[in-house]
Amino acid sequence: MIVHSAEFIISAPTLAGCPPSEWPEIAFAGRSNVGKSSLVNCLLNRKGLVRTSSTPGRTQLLNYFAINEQLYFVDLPGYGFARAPRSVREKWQPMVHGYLKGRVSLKAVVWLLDVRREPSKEDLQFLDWLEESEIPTIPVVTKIDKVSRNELGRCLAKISSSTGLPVELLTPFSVLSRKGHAELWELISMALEPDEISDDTNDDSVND
Ligand SMILES: Nc1nc2c(ncn2[C@@H]2O[C@H](COP(=O)(O)OP(=O)(O)OP(=O)(O)O)[C@@H](O)[C@H]2O)c(=O)[nH]1
Ligand SMILES: [Mg+2]
Repeated sequence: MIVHSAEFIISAPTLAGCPPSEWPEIAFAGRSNVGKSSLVNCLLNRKGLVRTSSTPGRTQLLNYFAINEQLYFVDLPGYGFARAPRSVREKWQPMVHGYLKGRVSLKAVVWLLDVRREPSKEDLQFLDWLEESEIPTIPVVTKIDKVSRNELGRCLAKISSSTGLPVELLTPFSVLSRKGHAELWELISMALEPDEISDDTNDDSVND
């Protein structure tokens, strides 16, 4: 997709505060500091559109960005940040679960894992939850510039065995080298157009 326009729309504290679901949307989730906001900036080719930080817990609301006036990206607050104030941690679950469960225009969740970290208990709980909710999930392994090529293979194998996701479903990504940029856009486009694909299938069955 060619990004002609990308603009910040709103930071919503709850599902009720989200903009009208007039466009399809893709959400970005993962533990705090995994690189969600950086990845969104990278996909949109905008350096400072989404605020990033080396301090975990920077994103605390559902942050909406409009792309080409036809699609929303939603940068979700991260989980697993033990040092976040209790009030923030307590709000996280109802906010994110309420959003994922209730947002009808949500087409897929891009779920990020850090290449150098073994998936945590919280990562696995979140994945379980995505699977139970049957939300299409696009798993991305990020910060791959931090490991050598050999290590990358080992890290991907480890992540695959602890999550149960086949290695070929993991998209390696780096905001520094932009590796994975085209592949991830391709997966996002496919998630946005399942209706078209199933319509084609229906047409074929009619013709048969
Ligand atoms: N080397 C490297 N650093 C990265 C990459 N992606 C993100 N980072 C760094 O990781 C840190 C956290 O990035 P953010 O994008 O703010 O992470 P986040 O997941 O949005 O964090 P929260 O909003 O706190 O949940 C920043 O210092 C980024 O510069 C990457 O691909 N490679
Ligand atoms: Mg963030």
